[in-house]
Amino acid sequence: MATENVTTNDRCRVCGESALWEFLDLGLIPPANKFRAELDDEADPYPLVVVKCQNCHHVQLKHTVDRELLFSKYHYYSSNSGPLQAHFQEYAQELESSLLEHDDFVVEIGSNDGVLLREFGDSINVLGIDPAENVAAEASKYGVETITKFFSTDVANEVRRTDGKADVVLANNVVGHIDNIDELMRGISSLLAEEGHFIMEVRYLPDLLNTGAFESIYHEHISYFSVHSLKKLAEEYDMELTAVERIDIHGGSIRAYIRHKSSKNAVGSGLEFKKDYVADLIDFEVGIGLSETSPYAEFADLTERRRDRIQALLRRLEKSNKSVVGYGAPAKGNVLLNYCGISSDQVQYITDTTPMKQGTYTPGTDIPVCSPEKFVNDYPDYALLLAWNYRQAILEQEADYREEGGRFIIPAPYLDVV
Ligand code: DWN
Ligand code: ZN
Repeated sequence: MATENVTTNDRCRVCGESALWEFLDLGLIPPANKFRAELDDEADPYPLVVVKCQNCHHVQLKHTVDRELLFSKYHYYSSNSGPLQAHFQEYAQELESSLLEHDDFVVEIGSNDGVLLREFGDSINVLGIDPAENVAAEASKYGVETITKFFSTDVANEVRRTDGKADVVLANNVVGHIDNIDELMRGISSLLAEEGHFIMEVRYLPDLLNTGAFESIYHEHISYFSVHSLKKLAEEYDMELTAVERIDIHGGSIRAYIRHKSSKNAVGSGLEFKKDYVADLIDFEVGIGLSETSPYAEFADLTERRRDRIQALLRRLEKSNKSVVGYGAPAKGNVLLNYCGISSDQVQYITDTTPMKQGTYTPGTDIPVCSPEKFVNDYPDYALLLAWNYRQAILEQEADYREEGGRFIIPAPYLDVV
């Protein structure tokens, strides 16, 4: 293990408590998005241990890998997944019809290739913030101006000085990626207009636990939120969680609406019915024992069971000389492949729509990543659906493959062959 790019956190990132309960150790795993141009290139592994704070119950990684190493040159482009693009198109329309007004200023933290911001009409002023220059360059092709820095209070103040306060601050699948939560929240608090909304999408902890989706745990994902923990976090910064909704994206997420406690306006007609879900979901979380130990111990058991079943199936297929390829090379796929110890003997290659991933090798498992044409030109016996969060769309899109006798192995939420 390389030691220079990783630190151990002895205290809870939210409340500072030192009593942290380790409930899952996935071992040494390389950063999940470190696809390599050459097999000789480095993919150093780092510990992947998950802890729960015994005081505020915040679930988080024990270690922090240097963010420059994880995000500066980033292999993930949101627009390369059709269903995700559709999700953000719909989200932009929803925001325009329910919350946004003519000439509003919208800032997105972790704006990636502008997949969301590019969808707003000309009457909305948008600004992205994302540290990955290669990905931000893609956003600029769509006219989405992007500051290529990690979000911080300094960046927030810079934006405020130049463009004024933001009516809406968005953060999709990024709040959980930030080690210094205090810096994030102070920055948002300073940037957000008095009557503005901070809206985030984040993986929902109960969905992760219930599905045993251990592969959603990797070094980029530092915090795992519940409605309870988000509500407390908002309150610490004189903000309030006004509304929340569950969304069926990335294997189960929530969209949470936060604003300054001092806001005077009504939350807005678009949010009225989602207000009650805050209390409802907190009741649900109490009901499943989220502040106790059992859901986490069960998750750790389920993780091992899922690993054993996946390994057994792939060994069986290898023995019977079946061809198996991976479908989609998401970051979570690399955690699954590494934790299950899968090699290129079992999965010959992986197909992915992202040009930057094509021609590379997976970190830790050395499996070549190819373009989807290779799959279409020579259908394998089995396709291991690593991008299982897009199951429905991919099964529809690959109807021909299945008609010709090809079968998909769906590794999550439970192992299935269809
Ligand atoms: O938080 C994060 C989430 C939201 O996105 C990140 N830290 C990184 C990333 O995680 P991921 O890599 O697990 O995300 P996806 O969206 O599940 O990745 C899907 C991958 O599969 C992409 O590389 C595109 C590819 N794909 C494909 O090859 N064919 C996707 C679809 C839908 C397809 O048909
Ligand atoms: Zn804590």
